[in-house]
Amino acid sequence: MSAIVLGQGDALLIVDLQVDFLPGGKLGVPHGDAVIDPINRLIDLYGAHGLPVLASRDWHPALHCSFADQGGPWPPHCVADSEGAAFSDALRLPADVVIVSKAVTAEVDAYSAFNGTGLGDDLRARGIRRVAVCGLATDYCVLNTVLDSLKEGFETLIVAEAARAVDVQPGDGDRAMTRMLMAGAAPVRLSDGALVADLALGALP
Ligand code: VGL
Ligand code: ZN
Repeated sequence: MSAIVLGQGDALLIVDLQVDFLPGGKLGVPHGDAVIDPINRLIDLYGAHGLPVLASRDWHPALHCSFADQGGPWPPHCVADSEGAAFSDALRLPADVVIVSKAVTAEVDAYSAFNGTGLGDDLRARGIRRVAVCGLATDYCVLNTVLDSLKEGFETLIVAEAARAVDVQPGDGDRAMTRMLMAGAAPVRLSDGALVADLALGALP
């Protein structure tokens, strides 16, 4: 186990911590609320270093193609400006959080926070080289965000304890984690308020 030294070039990216993805929401992720505590600690950690915190949000029009009534796989969720699309108010987002809205047009779905948002250019413009990803859901938006982050050339940390899966099929979350690690993401966890590389999780099966 080795501590990660955070500094200039690091950023925290919180994926879709929205009311509809929490238990009781329109597309509630089982135990999704368990990520709030660790994410708040990550916010504190990055904030203490003066490092940027970004938060993506699913921000769909009312007749979005991913909704079942439009032939898509999901119940309607995260309709722009609805209560369900709001960030959880248990999340201590900093005043200067950078909000990234995705899947904002009816015809296109986007699981990745990089898809159609300009996030890669935004991060590069800020001098970011390493991104820590957490949030919901491990097997959809977190997975695709991490894979795109790696493709865009960012060193990418995945904080497993601060992510949860939908698990439409049992094991989807575990398989998503394996895919992220195989693609080059580094598993990390919080230990005494610091980020440490989680070598046990990183070992190949
Ligand atoms: C997500 C399903 C549909 C996610 C978004 O944030 O993981 N999942 N839309
Ligand atoms: Zn969605």
